[in-house]
Amino acid sequence: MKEQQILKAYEIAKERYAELGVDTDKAIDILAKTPISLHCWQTDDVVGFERGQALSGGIQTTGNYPGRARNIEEVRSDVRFAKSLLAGTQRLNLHEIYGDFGGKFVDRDEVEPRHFESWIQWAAENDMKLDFNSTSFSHPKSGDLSLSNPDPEIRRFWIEHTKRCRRIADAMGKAQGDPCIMNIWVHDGSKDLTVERKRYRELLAESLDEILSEELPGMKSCVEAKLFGIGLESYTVGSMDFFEGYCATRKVMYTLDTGHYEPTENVSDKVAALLLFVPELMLHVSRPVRWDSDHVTIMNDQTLDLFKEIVRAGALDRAHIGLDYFDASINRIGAYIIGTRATQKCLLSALLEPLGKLREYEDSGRGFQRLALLEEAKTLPFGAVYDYFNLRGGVPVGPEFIPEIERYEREVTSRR
Ligand code: RNT
Ligand code: ZN
Repeated sequence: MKEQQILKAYEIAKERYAELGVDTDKAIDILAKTPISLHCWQTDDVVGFERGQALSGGIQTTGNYPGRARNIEEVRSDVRFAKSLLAGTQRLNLHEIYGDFGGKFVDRDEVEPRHFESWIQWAAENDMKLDFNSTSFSHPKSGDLSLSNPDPEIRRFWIEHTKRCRRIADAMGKAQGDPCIMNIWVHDGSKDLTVERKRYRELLAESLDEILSEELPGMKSCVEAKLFGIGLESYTVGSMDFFEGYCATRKVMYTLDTGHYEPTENVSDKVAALLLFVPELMLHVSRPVRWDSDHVTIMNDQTLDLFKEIVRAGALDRAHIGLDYFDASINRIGAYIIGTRATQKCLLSALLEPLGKLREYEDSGRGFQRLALLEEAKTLPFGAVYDYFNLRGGVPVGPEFIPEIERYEREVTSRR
């Protein structure tokens, strides 16, 4: 697309939105400043560098598209390339199994901040701040229960791991001068019926209380609820009810993964309820297809509604945006870009909502007018604003990123 066309289209869009009291320049500025945390695990199907094994522990990638990143250099190269195609601000979300272990085997209860020193440096050089995750899956001690395991030895092992991860996150946060958000997701559950639902939940709460008791000002912890994992269909220790109660009573950040609820449940409606009782939200923006399939995020009603609810609640400063999907069936960098752009589009669309006018209608009981404007807002020239955002950011506009990814595939990923 020609620059002149994009600018012209933007000027027209700007006027259309202004008529409804929406400031497009302001929306673009907010979008540009709002970080989206890129999940490093999209580059390599959640394998990491610990033992190079496929995934276990309730989650699964499907597909075997060639070009998976096989080592730290390849992960870094892919993330750097992905970032070069994206306008706005990105962070990088690492998992413990992506440490720089220098070819040595470092078990989960031995990991230290020094294993992430090169990441801290790399992130600073590449203008990205880091987020972090403990890793309790894909390990011989993972089994069905980790932090909720009645065996004190196994439970200890995972408590130690998670404590160490919090210290790593603290080191990252201090180095980058901005809190590192560390997510705790454990797959703990049961394939078949259990008569110990309460006991495991008691143990999980106890373990988490111990883990979170250490004051670490450089980081913030969040805990992720889930409906069920593969092979753990009958019971999930860290269910939504469990973590809602936990986060509300302990004042801990709640991780809302859009794939972790009943397929017909309205995930966006949870935002306004949770925000009354938990301090902050970490979003794992994903796309479930029939189950927690972790398909690439797209601009669909669910994702649009999620961001609308955050903006309507005035909670952009209390919601941290991260992506969480792993598609191994298509070009993985392409999947990165599609999902990040879709997330940006949904956020932008929420920022462009004529909220002032809609609220006026609602307050004065003008239901027809409210519905009419919600409908009309759907066909406002949103695309012109997003194109301008990308032009201003110096990245490909519209489908122009497709040939860029094809080139990188030809020159880099297809040679792996
Ligand atoms: C699993 C959770 C979790 C993981 C990552 C890899 O269902 O969504 O966030 O996807 O930790
Ligand atoms: Zn998640």
